[in-house]
Amino acid sequence: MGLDQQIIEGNRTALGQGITLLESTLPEHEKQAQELLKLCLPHSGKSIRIGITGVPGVGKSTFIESIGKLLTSQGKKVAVLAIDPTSEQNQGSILGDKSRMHELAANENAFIRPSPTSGTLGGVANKTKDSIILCEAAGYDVILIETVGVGQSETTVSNLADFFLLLMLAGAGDELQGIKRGIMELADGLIINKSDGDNITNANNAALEYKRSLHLFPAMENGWTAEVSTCSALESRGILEIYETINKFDTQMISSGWKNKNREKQTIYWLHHRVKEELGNKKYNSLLAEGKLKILEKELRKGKTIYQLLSSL
Ligand SMILES: Nc1nc2c(ncn2[C@@H]2O[C@H](COP(=O)(O)OP(=O)(O)OP(=O)(O)O)[C@@H](O)[C@H]2O)c(=O)[nH]1
Ligand SMILES: [Mg+2]
Repeated sequence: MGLDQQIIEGNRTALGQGITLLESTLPEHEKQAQELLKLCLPHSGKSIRIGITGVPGVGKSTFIESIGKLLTSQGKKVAVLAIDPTSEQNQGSILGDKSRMHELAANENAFIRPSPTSGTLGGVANKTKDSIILCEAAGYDVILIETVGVGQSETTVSNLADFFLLLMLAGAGDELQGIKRGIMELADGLIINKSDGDNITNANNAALEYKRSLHLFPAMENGWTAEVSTCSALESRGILEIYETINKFDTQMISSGWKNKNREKQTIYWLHHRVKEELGNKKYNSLLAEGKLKILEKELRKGKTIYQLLSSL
């Protein structure tokens, strides 16, 4: 049986091998990887993709463990992918993640994949985009994408996710958390984590403050207003409520047609990104000026893969 069939049947080992193939930089693997992707693509698309960001230590991995356990207990299959732009300097974080998600990792309905350790942020995220396709083909209902909040990464990850969740701490101050207005504007949900013990009042106050400041932002294009809440990832409180918010969002975006529209926009973003990365800015600009990219976008909508289009250039 081919790797694609094994993945589609939900074989976790095969899924891991498939992602390794996608991440490989060997030229002979690239072709196989693209073939695999093409075969998996028709079986993909049915999940909800949730991006989770926040400063180091805010509790992203603990949150994922908690929401992951909730989802698997409801019979859902959950895949966790990580994008760690700091992993080259900070190789400990991946190990930390694995031990922090040990219960989820042991669950047969969960699949956890650490971040590839080399490459540019855009390059890594581009591989994650393809890994999502493989996970969906393997039948995962929810894809959780963890990324450390270090500026650039949030915008990149928001181009992979349907719902973008920002985890924060009470009392850390916006400056300290590196939260720029732009990132708050990207978030569909804001959560004050570690709302437990002595910290509950602080967390509630911070939530109120964020709610107030969100009012000053312009409405989002999709008609959604970001929701603010508190949770304790450690004690698994407030997690179900967050999942209900995500579900509400998903239902709303499906019925308005935004979910598909947004995914199409994201695919186009990655097409432009890849062309730039592969051919350089100069060539990209001339293709843009010639109207060639508009033609490629049309082909993409008809179901061609980005790689097929790139090799046609
Ligand atoms: N009190 C309390 N501690 C928490 C909570 N969530 C996480 N922690 C603790 O905070 C520390 C960091 O948690 P992680 O889940 O590793 O945080 P992270 O955001 O994934 O960190 P990086 O992957 O390094 O960016 C750990 O010691 C957790 O036990 C919470 O809800 N309450
Ligand atoms: Mg983590």
